[in-house]
Amino acid sequence: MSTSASSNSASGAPFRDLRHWLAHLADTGRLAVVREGVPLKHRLAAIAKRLDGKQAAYFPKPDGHAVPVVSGFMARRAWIAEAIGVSESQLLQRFRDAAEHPLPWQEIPQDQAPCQQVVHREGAVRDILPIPTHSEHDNGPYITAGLVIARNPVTGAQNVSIHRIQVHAPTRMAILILPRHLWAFYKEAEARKQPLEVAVAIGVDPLTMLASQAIAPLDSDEMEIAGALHGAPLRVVKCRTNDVRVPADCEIVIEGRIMPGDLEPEGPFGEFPKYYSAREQREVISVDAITHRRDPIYHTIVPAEMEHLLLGSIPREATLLAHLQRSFPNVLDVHLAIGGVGRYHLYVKLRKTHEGQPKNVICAAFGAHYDIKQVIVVDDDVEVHDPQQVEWAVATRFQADRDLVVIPGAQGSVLDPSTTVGWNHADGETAPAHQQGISAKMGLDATRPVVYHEHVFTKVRVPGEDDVDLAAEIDTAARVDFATGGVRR
Ligand SMILES: Cc1cc2nc3c(=O)[nH]c(=O)nc-3n(C[C@H](O)[C@H](O)[C@H](O)COP(=O)(O)O)c2cc1C
Ligand SMILES: [Mn+2]
Repeated sequence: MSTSASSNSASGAPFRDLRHWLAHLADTGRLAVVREGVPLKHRLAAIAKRLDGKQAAYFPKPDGHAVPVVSGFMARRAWIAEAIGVSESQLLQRFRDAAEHPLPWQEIPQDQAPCQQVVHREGAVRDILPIPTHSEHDNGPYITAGLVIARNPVTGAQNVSIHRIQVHAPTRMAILILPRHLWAFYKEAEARKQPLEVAVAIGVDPLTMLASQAIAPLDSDEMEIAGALHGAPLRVVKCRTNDVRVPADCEIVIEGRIMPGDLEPEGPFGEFPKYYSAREQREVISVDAITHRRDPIYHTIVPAEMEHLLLGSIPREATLLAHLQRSFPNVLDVHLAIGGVGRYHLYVKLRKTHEGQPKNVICAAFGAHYDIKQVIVVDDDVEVHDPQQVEWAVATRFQADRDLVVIPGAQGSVLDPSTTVGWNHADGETAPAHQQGISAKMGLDATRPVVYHEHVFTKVRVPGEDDVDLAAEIDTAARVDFATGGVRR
């Protein structure tokens, strides 16, 4: 494994594949190598969870399996900024630039693609890959860090999204497809009674992982956003058994088809809101081949841990900021709070120019993604990435009788158990899909009046507090003599 991190891009993004990033984490004390042979059922996830946000975890020979597992390699905001080659404060702007200026990928021949060094045309998925079982009530092993890549049956454009995939049978895997782009492609294929060709890429570099989570228009290819983030076209290769193009430098690819009308029970599974989603009939991927590098590394995401939450929240923040700024150029920053599982609670920093404006911003945010359940708008003297400052703004600038917006009966997240998904029938049946996830939206205008008198809404500060250089001001050699209160050295 090389540890060289020479830049391959204008953006400064130095890590072209997962191995380069893992080697960098190892060199900087951020990769814990766990003892050999850790059980894939629960134990592996338990250890990774304890290391969450501190170190990535690398598991050689899990359960004796030849393929190692890695988890938690993008579990801090600062690490993600570092992988992109920017500071944390530039993170959203950089992602947004990439989403707005995608870079077409570059196809390479199959015999040059690292992810196709080994090709399995038969064999059971779980024999070839070490697939962990994560949470207590999960219905068995799940692939949690697979980029599902598919082609629009009408236009041929590709889409990338992450989906939980239950691996029960040797070559059949059930997949949860919420109603977005993959869903639209599948419905097109199903209407034509055709299977939808897919590939599941595992062991992907951090930038391509992030790009998969952009809120981009239908038919905008997230692998082109990945290329823009890298500052160089993403190298892709055609699958061995279908026409899908996959990242050539990833570790592992499962090729298959989602068969029309083929459903099987999937779940329960512990999800990002830290609850289980119910067992229901889901679509099935029929596996045709597995390809991988000569010595592949398998990536698993422990659900609801920082890697999972940040992967969803950072790309969404970047695209939500762009969305809001189209109508409100005075929106300065946004944050999807970790306490709101990185999806449900949005904080917006606004340089307010007119009374009432925060309520318009709140309505625009609800329209941007159905997951958003609560929006808090604050002024430009509040740091939206600091939940304590946001709470301070609510405590001191918000009055529920005039500053609260409630929208009942809107579309929300089916993974939020407090929505209508919780209305289970006595016989254990869940509500029909079109009635699931109905949710109220709540907006809080926690801004001060545009005009106020004296210093009633001026945040207290001490002149010079931000530029005190403590190293220059503190005398580390000095000791206080408490008998006299004097100082000696
Ligand atoms: C770790 C992880 C697991 C996810 N699991 C699912 C899933 O099981 N089903 C789903 O529909 N979306 C899931 N998502 C969310 C989608 O991948 C995400 O919303 C994506 O941007 C959708 O892409 P699209 O806009 O191209 O449809 C997951 C995201 C992450 C980060
Ligand atoms: Mn998409």
